[in-house]
Amino acid sequence: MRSYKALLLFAALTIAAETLGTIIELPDDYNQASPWHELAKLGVGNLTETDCLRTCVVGKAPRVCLYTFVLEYYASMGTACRNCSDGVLEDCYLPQCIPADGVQRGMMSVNRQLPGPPINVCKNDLIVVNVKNQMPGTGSTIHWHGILQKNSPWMDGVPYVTQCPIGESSFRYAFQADVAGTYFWHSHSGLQRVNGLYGALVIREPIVDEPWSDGTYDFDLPEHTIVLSDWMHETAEMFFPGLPNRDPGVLPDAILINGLGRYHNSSTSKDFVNLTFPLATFHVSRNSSYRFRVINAASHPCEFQFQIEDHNMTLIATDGYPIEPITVDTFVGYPGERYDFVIDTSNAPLDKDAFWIHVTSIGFCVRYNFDQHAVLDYGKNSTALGINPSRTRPTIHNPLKITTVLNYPHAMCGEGSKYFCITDLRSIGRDSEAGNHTNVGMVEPNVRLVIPFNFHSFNVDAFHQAGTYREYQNIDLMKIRAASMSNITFKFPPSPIIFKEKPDDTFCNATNLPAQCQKVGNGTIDSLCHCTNVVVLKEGDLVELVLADADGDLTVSHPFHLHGYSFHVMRVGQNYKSEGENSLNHTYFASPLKDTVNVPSGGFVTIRFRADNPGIWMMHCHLEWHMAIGMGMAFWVEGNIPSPPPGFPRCGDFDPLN
Ligand SMILES: *[C@@H]1O[C@H](CO)[C@@H](O)[C@H](O)[C@H]1NC(C)=O
Ligand SMILES: *[C@@H]1O[C@H](CO)[C@@H](O)[C@H](O)[C@H]1NC(C)=O
Ligand SMILES: *[C@@H]1O[C@H](CO)[C@@H](O)[C@H](O)[C@H]1NC(C)=O
Ligand SMILES: *[C@@H]1O[C@H](CO)[C@@H](O)[C@H](O)[C@H]1NC(C)=O
Ligand SMILES: *[C@@H]1O[C@H](CO)[C@@H](O)[C@H](O)[C@H]1NC(C)=O
Ligand SMILES: *[C@@H]1O[C@H](CO)[C@@H](O)[C@H](O)[C@H]1NC(C)=O
Ligand SMILES: *[C@@H]1O[C@H](CO)[C@@H](O)[C@H](O)[C@H]1NC(C)=O
Ligand SMILES: *[C@@H]1O[C@H](CO)[C@@H](O)[C@H](O)[C@H]1NC(C)=O
Ligand SMILES: *[C@@H]1O[C@H](CO)[C@@H](O)[C@H](O)[C@H]1NC(C)=O
Ligand SMILES: *[C@@H]1O[C@H](CO)[C@@H](O)[C@H](O)[C@H]1NC(C)=O
Ligand SMILES: *[C@@H]1O[C@H](CO)[C@@H](O)[C@H](O)[C@H]1NC(C)=O
Ligand SMILES: *[C@@H]1O[C@H](CO)[C@@H](O)[C@H](O)[C@H]1NC(C)=O
Ligand SMILES: [Cu+2]
Repeated sequence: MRSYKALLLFAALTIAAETLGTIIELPDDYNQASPWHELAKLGVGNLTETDCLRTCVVGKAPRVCLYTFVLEYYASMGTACRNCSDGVLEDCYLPQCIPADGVQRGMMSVNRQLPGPPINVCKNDLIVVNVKNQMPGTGSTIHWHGILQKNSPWMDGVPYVTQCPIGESSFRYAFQADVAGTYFWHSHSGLQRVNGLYGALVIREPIVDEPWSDGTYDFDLPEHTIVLSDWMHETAEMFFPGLPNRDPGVLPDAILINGLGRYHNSSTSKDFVNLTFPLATFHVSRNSSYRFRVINAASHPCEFQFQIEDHNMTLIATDGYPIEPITVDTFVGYPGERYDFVIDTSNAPLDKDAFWIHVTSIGFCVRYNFDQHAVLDYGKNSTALGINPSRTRPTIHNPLKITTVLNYPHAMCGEGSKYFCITDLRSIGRDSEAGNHTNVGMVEPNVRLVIPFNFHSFNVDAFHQAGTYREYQNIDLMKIRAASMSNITFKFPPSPIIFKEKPDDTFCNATNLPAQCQKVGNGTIDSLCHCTNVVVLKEGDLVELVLADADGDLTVSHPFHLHGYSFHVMRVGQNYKSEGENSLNHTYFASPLKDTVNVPSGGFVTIRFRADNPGIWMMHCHLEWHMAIGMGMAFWVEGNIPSPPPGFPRCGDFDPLN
């Protein structure tokens, strides 16, 4: 039943697509370890796009999936939107119009879309993205969040770690779609993600290869991908390093759902746009089940609570990795996380044809009352615009009810039937191609690192001395701070780490601090070490990390992301000081696999992974502002790190005296 319907729908899509573009299949003998050698042979040079959106079928050849991303300075509610601001709804859907939340602003865009173009491919396809940077004076890189980059560590898109920033030039990324699941892409440079540089990346596989029992869902449609983001009304750089008199500090103005929303001015309590302004609308029919994929692309410490009026959601995967299905009516996603869920449309009330999707910002941002709406539409006209459900919009003060919830901030794991936390999830169908997960949860790790992270405040007089120029953030008033991991503020080196033959003294770590850093606690601005924190791992190490919030501020929680791996979440604790130092004394078999996990404020998370992917991999807080002030570090996983492709661009400091 499921496969039949899914095939039918996908078949329609495939036929439409295949008549439009070029199909390039990968030859059987293509060299997975160095795909760029094959690209020229495959004739992709003069193409900008190929067709890859299709039903994924067992035995069909993988394809080359080619995309062109043009990065620009652009505007929401700009000239492309014509009379959208005057309530002419059709104009809001004109090509190149980015309505966002109805407010005009300067932004950054990929192909004049928000979110940027989605990538939808089948497992084993070769994803090739030609990034053309047309933002004058601004370098950029694109990171493929959750993609393991086995054999292609220089395609990870981290500036000064795996490549040089792309100037006003182009850079062609090429990497294997190796593990099916829901991912996304975003700029990894500066504050560009919060300015608009992000989009979906979904890898599908033949339905018979999926681990859930047959009938778990009928449809898995590309238009049911949901990208959540936070949105400011000015470019983020305006608030970096900070504006002391800005109240209430650096915060978003709105939440966007697939780039759309309606701005509600919380200072005046007025809606900026009226009910004709577009909202993201998802079309379904009764008596079926649909898979949705939710991506949290946000940048601020405002985790999102996700609900659908009159619908339960059966969560089936997180961060791309399948879990035993678990049914809730509410879940919380932190920046960088993804959740896939299934809704059953045979239980929906018959007296309504449209339902509200309600996203509420909770945690640190709860006091600022951000929420946003989208529409789940059961109507017969799947192209109808401007659908508003009949029920009054749920709001923060008139919310949908919570009966069972996953990932709620500060919920104790196993607290009862209402709250589920990440460690209550059980992974299924572990994919051997996702890395070597043999016994990861069962045997003693041979490397165990406790990594406290923190903010450090500086004294204003000591900080602003002539001739000193340390990076910092000024959150509000006279508060100046930097962030750290293991008391080290991460500093990007002048030239990508991946070019080094081996780790050397230009790097540092907790056991190897440079001389000027050894006076920790001295009270001057140098007492916090500012250097390139690189921890060396051996290929095959079984690594246990305890990420511990050492900060006294108990309002902000920090979602950490590890590049190059998926990890097992072994333990989530609320209080590092009282429980964090106890080591794990039990084993887990089916601990959930993720690449991004939230560390509760004041708490800690214990994760494990086997270091089987040689390369240089960042681990950092996924709040963009925290990464920008140094809440990050890198792992150098030794082994056979493939050398960069010939002609790979280089950069670095220049001084003719050296
Ligand atoms: C690409 O260029 C080559 C050589 O100029 C040509 O043979 C080929 O047909 C072109 N392919 C497409 C799809 O235009
Ligand atoms: C759009 O706005 C322009 C200028 O205000 C006006 O002349 C034009 O009639 C409007 N078009 C529509 C379709 O409303
Ligand atoms: C929201 O209201 C405040 C206070 O009146 C005002 O300064 C601000 O410009 C408004 N924002 C927008 C986008 O209209
Ligand atoms: C609301 O929509 C009407 C048209 O239906 C339009 O004339 C009006 O300008 C809109 N108001 C706002 C604030 O967008
Ligand atoms: C859904 O199923 C019910 C029960 O089988 C049936 O009465 C109803 O007509 C169906 N609705 C649609 C739209 O197919
Ligand atoms: C959601 O699940 C709960 C618990 O199983 C159930 O009581 C409720 O009726 C369900 N709601 C809907 C709309 O299906
Ligand atoms: C569906 O909606 C579109 C857009 O509002 C409209 O142009 C079209 O006429 C509608 N089709 C039907 C069959 O109602
Ligand atoms: C995975 O790791 C285990 C433990 O180190 C090892 O015994 C096994 O051979 C590895 N499997 C593969 C496929 O590399
Ligand atoms: C980090 O710095 C703080 C404050 O300077 C100090 O109290 C703490 O001992 C340091 N921690 C480590 C692991 O060095
Ligand atoms: C702290 O370090 C600075 C810079 O090395 C030094 O000048 C100063 O005397 C030190 N202060 C104390 C109290 O040790
Ligand atoms: C710390 O850094 C040094 C120099 O890069 C390196 O040799 C050493 O292995 C690192 N230590 C750890 C524990 O990673
Ligand atoms: C280890 O497990 C035992 C039994 O489950 C428990 O009582 C004890 O508190 C645990 N110890 C630690 C350090 O977690
Ligand atoms: Cu953080």
